[in-house]
Amino acid sequence: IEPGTPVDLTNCDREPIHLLGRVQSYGALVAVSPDWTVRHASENLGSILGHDVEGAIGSPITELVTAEAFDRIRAGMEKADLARHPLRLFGVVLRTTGRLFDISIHESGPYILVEFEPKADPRSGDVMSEVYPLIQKIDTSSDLDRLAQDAAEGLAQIAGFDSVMVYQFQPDHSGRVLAEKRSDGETRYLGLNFPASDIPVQARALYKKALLRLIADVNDPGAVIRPGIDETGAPVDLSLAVTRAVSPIHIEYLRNMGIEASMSVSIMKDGELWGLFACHHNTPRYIDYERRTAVELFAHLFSFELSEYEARVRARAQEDMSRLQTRIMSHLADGHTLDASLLALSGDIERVIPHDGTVLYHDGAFTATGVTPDADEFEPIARMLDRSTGTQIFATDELRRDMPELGDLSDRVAGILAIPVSRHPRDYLVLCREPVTKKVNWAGDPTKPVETGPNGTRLTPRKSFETWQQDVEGRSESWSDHARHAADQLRVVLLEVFLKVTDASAEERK
Ligand code: BLA
Repeated sequence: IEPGTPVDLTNCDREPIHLLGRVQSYGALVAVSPDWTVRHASENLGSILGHDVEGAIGSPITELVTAEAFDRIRAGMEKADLARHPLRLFGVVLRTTGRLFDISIHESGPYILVEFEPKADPRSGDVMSEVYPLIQKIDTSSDLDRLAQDAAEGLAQIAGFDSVMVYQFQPDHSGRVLAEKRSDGETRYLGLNFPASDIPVQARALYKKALLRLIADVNDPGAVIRPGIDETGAPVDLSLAVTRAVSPIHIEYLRNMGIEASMSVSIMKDGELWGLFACHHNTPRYIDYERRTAVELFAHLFSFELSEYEARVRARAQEDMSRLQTRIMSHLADGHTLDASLLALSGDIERVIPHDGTVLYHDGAFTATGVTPDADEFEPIARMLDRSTGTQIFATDELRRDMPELGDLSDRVAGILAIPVSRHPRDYLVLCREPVTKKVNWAGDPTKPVETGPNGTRLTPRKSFETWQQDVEGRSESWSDHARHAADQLRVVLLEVFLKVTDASAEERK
């Protein structure tokens, strides 16, 4: 960050965390050109590989590793898509000393990056076999919190960190700790929310591509990559480097939290970053690349469990709605009008999608039951729905955010879920919810995620993670995934019903 740049949170978003030119001390990195000449190397090459950096730069890689090791590397490379996924080799003898290394190889710009980590515990060999039994313990038939807790406990066993949390991103990129497994049996962050700026934009983007990072020791000075820039001044891109040293601002954050090692693993769902496993250790902690790969595999499988859980929620919503469809049909068969049937069945809908009031807006006619806007108040809402929903459902837990002009309606109705009910886009069934006052607990004041640091304008992450309570008013309970799926089913059901009813009345008119 240039001196004189105004200090605000976007500075955090701009720190080029993939270009910091440094690795952590647990591994060494070399960048070779396509002819296998070493162009850059980390300063700790000597201590890790026993080959001095000065001598390495400009030499072929075969001066660093044996011919057998080089063959194994090249053979592995043939099968891999190295620009996106590093090739992983575990327990390779690199030099005549016989010492074992785990190796990561990938392409970065004009280079092939090769990273070497001495194997700390050569007997950790069978770690992959630990993964399945722990994944199988996850119960996808209950709720998300239970699912997350099972996963945190499983991952804690594989990773051996003092604390493992499941952190879920929210639509505004803040995050919430859904589950926490600590070796001291306490809970410290469970249920707390963290502001979006704790994991800035570029970090979230990077974590979709590089799924795991280990910060083995917050006091590790790391090793500089030399020369680290090419003739044009371009630095080596370390995005996918597994030994990449991390942002000093984040190191400060970890120190402020009072921990000495951190590891996080991305949890992906439908191609998006759904959340992270966040692991803390009170003292430095290194686990080797092979074990980290098992951790990644666990997170990968957990994504499937999440999808399975969602599929169950969806299936349940579908069953609930097909029962409701039968009820609506038999009500209509008894000679009730559609409007009357829907309002009469609003209790049945309520059991599937909890709400406080129902509006049926059909051919410009307004019918309502329970807590709802009145007919005049509803007109602008109907216009807004005409503009924004099309044929999809529309859900908000804070109507006044979408429509500030509604004024004090939000004292009565704070959230709506609108279901378009005919092909004609201007008919809606609208479920309404009253406002609730919610207490949201944050880990520290979310409006002050940074302090100005000791060096003047440099930002420092907040020092206190003490629970900070926010009263959120003017919002309803949020519409759950189940409610949204059910509403979508109801939309399909009602489209059908409306079609039948209109057909029937057309028949009658003939
Ligand atoms: C990175 N911030 C991170 C990471 C986590 C968090 C998990 C990934 C690196 C890691 O695994 O440690 C945040 N850690 C958390 C949260 C919990 C946790 C929320 O355990 C909750 C339980 N951070 C700030 C501010 C800035 C900032 C104000 O608080 C910027 C000014 C920056 N955080 C920041 C940066 C990274 C980061 C730059 C990227 C680190 C890297 O990968 O190089």
